[in-house]
Amino acid sequence: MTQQTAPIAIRERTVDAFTREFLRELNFGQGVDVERSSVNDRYLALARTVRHYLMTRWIETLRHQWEHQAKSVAYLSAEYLLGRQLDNALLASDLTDIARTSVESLGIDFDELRDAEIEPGLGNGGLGRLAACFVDSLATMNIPAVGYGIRYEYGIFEQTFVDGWQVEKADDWLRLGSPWEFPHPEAAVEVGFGGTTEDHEVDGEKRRRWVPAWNVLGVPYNYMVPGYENGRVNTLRLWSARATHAFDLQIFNSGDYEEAVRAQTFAENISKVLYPEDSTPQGKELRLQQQYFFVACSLRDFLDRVLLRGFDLHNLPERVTFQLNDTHPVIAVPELMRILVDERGWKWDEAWAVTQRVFAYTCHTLLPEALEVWSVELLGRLLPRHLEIIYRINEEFLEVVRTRWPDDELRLRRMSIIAEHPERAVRMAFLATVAGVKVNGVAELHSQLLRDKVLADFAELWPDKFTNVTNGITPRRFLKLANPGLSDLITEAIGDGWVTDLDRLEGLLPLADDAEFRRRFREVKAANKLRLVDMLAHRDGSTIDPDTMLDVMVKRLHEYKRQMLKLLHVISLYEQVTRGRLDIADVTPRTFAFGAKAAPGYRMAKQIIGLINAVGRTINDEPALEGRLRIVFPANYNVTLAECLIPAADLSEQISLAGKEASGTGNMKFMLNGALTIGTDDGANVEIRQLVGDDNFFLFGLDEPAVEKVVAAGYRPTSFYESIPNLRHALDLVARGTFSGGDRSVFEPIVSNLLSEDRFLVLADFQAYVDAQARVDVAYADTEGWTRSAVINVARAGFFSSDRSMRDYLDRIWHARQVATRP
Ligand code: 26W
Repeated sequence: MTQQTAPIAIRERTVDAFTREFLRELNFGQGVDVERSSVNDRYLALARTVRHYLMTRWIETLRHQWEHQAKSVAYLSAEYLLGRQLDNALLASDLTDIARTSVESLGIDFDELRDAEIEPGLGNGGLGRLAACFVDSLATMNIPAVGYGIRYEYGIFEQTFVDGWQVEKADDWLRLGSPWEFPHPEAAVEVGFGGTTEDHEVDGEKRRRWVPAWNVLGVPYNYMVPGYENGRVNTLRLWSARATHAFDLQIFNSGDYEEAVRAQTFAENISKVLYPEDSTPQGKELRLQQQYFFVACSLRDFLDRVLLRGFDLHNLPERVTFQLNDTHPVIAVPELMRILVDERGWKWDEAWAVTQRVFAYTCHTLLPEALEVWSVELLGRLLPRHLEIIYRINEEFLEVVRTRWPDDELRLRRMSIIAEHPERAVRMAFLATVAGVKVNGVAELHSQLLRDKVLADFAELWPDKFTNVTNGITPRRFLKLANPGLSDLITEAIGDGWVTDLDRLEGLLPLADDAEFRRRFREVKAANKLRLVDMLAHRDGSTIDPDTMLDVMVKRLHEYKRQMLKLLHVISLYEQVTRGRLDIADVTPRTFAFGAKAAPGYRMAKQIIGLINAVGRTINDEPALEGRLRIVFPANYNVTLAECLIPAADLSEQISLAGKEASGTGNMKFMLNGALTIGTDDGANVEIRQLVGDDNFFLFGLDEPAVEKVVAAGYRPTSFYESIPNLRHALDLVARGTFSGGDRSVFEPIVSNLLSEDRFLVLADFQAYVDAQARVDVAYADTEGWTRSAVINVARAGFFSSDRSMRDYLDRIWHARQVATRP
């Protein structure tokens, strides 16, 4: 075979060449001619055409990585919430204009094709979207990296509303074909489950081994992760589960066809569907299967295929860091130990020394109920050898604790990786902390609380293990793509360097005082609102008034995030106006936008969705409020909707109970797009406020120490209900069935929960929130002052680029280097 020294030539970057390629894809890829092609045919042909332009770079990147064998980052994440791919690929390859001109020259509506893409929603919320931003930044910053995850056949459910209640539909995102993935069935790897462990001998030495009861195949699907105009294309490798042929045949030969098919279904179930739970782990067997499945495939892939044959694994820490995105992939720790000790015959200590240096753990939560725990019974049944290994890790770890704190039984029990109550279970966060080189939180406050509370014992033992990396967002998707109007205005003012160096936005600061710039800034915001109005009219037939303040709260529905706090404010305004205690002329016209999915099994969250829609129906139909107050709650909030909503927003709601939101990343997206924040002292809000200053941020509510105090003193929500008339009136309205056709029972659970327990102190923060909203009204009335603040918000958003997050991970955790593929 002749050696191919370089991939076939890069395609010509002309409209004609692009058109030829596009037609070729239509004719030979889809088998249709232009006239008879459907929108989907055209979308697929366009996507494949763009993909071809990236292909050379991808091959080059892979070759380059292979030749250099530089230290890499392997990002292990059960979720990637990617959003649409076409626009991003066009942007990265700088083909947007060529593609548009080409397609339009054929009489085809370019935007219709872009809208035809179904986004891969392979994540729940913040954690999954963060992973997507990180792989984008890794590619753009020329960091050798690979993302590993699961190719769920069904992503996050599609949310619909029936009478205002959430009804879930399966997200069949692959139904029209996915032009962005490259399956490699020939590179499938086998993963075992169940069975037993036993001793055996190798060259006269005693060893332990695992004899799994059944195997599953992992088929890798590669996705391109193009860097921004830098010629690099990294890889995202998602695993899909298949039945192994051997397994199939064995049963098949025994004559049991049904059993054979059942086995196949069983295997394929593993990557069938994303768990829609967020912050409340389901102790489901299938979920553990998913976790082990993708982690085992990924380790196998990295060790056997990314590394050179014969690579000495003692040097693994110089070659890779496996970054654990929360605890979901932590089973990788005992898996690597099993490979080194059982398969390669290493001594335990030798293996542990390496293992301890290749994993790092990012924690994304503070809610105790969100910390994953696997029962020993289940783990032992599914992964018996891994359980033995975890026990041994724990034994040796507890020995360390004992040495440091002799005779501290309580501490031993607190720190043990194995919990004894309510059942014997493995605490995955502890395992990750013990094994990780570093443990990081995702915002300053969060990392501090990890050190001081959640993992305090561990921080005392290993203070240097703990660090912070504040989250970030990619400016490519969330400014350049989502907000072309603002992007162009910024570029005109300071050049286009900001796209890869977001700190340059600082250059906008002087322009906050420039009246002409402010006018144009407002023009952009107004145009973005019109774009949103159009989109919502098209999508849902809903109407909103572009001349009102757009006040937005979009995020997963969770009690700690406190959608109820915002809703109570709206109800209170409605109540005061309709009872004649407030003149509608004194109310700032606002459109209250909500977007939120509730976990299907989270009853209270679904109730709250029902109530938001019910209140929406009532106030949107109230003639007295026409043109003044309106609720809009588009169903199925996802990345695509975010890209249209966020650029149009005036006010960003970040109102979680202090100490509960690890970071938040939506808050950063709004800031970057020129919305002002009303928020608590929580997560990354703290850092946003420090950057923009108190004058440009609406802070309210208890801070974390104050929350602790209130709770310690025995919080009584009724005392707030009794002492704040507007709060009482608002809650009474709900309780009386005003929003449920007079039926008091419908929303009774919400009211009684707020009045009895109110775990997240909604009532305690109500008055402070209302007061802050009054400050918002005053500020908004001063159009020039508001715009000035908005510009300052954009100018200070540079810190929140996920490129900066990557630099922090490089410096503090990975110690890898950037390697340019192109000189
Ligand atoms: C196992 C069930 C489960 C699933 C997901 C438990 C916990 C999670 C995640 C940790 C939830 C999550 O997405 N956390 C969010 O992570 C973002 C990125 O760091 C942060 O910005 C959010 O504050 C945090 O809630």
